[in-house]
Amino acid sequence: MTFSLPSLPFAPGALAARGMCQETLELHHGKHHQAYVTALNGLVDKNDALKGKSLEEIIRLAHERGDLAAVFNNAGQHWNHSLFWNSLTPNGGGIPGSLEKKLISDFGGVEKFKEQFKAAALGQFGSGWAWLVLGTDGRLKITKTGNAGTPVATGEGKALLVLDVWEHAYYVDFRNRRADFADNFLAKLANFEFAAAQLAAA
Ligand code: MN3
Repeated sequence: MTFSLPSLPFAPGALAARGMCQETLELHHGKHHQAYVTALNGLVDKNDALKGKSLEEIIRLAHERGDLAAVFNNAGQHWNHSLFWNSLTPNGGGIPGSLEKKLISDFGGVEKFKEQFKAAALGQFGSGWAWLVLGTDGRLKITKTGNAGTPVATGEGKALLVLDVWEHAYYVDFRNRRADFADNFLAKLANFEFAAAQLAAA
């Protein structure tokens, strides 16, 4: 299987008024994400054990395999970024009633959810990701992963929404202020409609 860069679900300039400029998206999607896809295809092409496998199968197979670290990193980054683009929207921040009810029941309130999500985004030392996951026990939870780590690898649940906290995600718009980037995501960019749809389909 040859993997390809998914199109952004919005125009590259569509988030500029919401705190993520066109330059950020052109670099992040067109350069960073494309580089992971290109590297992954090169690695799969050289390894018969990976050919014909789905992206999720490759991630699980390469997880915690020192000899497949580059495969894991590029496959994980391809999967995580593909979810990240769907986690953003020009009309973000609004939480549909179905998801709001679940956030209240599992976190004790929407603000508590936001506090925990922001804490995960800030608490991830170095590069990584903050996640809203539907756990295998049916409850929502917040997790964080380093580098290319992904819930796909661990089977801990279904990822509903993700924030990229690698510096390349926010440096153009927010310089070193990751906290402001996380606040802005939750208030103006997070696609909670998408998360609610993922929850309904789970
Ligand atoms: Mn990134």
